[in-house]
Amino acid sequence: MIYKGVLFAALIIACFIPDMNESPGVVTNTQNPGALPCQEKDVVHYTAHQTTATLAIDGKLDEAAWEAATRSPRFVDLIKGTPTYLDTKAAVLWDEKYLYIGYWIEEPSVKATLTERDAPIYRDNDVELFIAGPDGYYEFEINAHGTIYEVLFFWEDTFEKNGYSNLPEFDRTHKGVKPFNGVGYKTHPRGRRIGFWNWDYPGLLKAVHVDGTINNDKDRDRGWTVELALPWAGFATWSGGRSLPPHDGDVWRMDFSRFNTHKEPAPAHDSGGWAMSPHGVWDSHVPECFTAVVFSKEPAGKTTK
Ligand SMILES: [Ca+2]
Ligand SMILES: [Ca+2]
Ligand SMILES: [Ca+2]
Repeated sequence: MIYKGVLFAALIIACFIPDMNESPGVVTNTQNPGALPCQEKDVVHYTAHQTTATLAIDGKLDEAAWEAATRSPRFVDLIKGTPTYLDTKAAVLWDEKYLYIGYWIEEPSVKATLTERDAPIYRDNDVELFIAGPDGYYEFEINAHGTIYEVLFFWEDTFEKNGYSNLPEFDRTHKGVKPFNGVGYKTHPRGRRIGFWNWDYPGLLKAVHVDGTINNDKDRDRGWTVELALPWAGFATWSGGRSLPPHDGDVWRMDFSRFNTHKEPAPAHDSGGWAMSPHGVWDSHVPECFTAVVFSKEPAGKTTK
């Protein structure tokens, strides 16, 4: 598979060098290497309510359940936590079988170029989802064509020790399995990771709806929405023995972000990456900075924010 080899090489180069290092706002904590770039007190908390509704995963967030779901705060700049000039929000729902995630993305010019699965989607305008377990985390990206990119990462400090390396699914000699050490923040206290670029989330459902016209600048678009359903069963082999679905009150760390090919000019502090909970660095791969998602069995719409 020459194509896959070339694509993979491109992915690695892209992950380690260009896009994320272009930002002038990269913070490297040289005085205190290993210190986390965000503080626990600044992490956004979000409550995900249970739903009994049937959701059509068609990209349209027009079900009553989405109307009732708590919408997140507007995304802020990934590095500085400053306001962003376009509105981005997310919401999470869940039931016994699935974790559901919706994104509302204001975008006056909806654009997408990449159509091959696992292409470097972060080079288009995209939205991203990271879900952390105690020993690793899942990365998902999607553009307005609905093309996705997925990687599953494990921390090397527990990959062997906790037995993941014994599962055929996580054979580190497979093609598409490579070491990883972050993007703009390479001094994470847990150190290096191993990334499975070959991994696909089992049973993932995803769809996009464009409210406007894609790749046509002759009009002004309203934006796009993303609707995802992840079967809880897909976490079984890597989520560290947590309850699936979660118990009432369980907290999972999940990152919701958006990366743009456009930026608001100065004096705005726009790194081009926006998130629900800021990271302090040009790097999504810091689970300690992910939003704290609290799972509640209380139905959506029963509580006020
Ligand atoms: Ca829908
Ligand atoms: Ca993949
Ligand atoms: Ca358009």
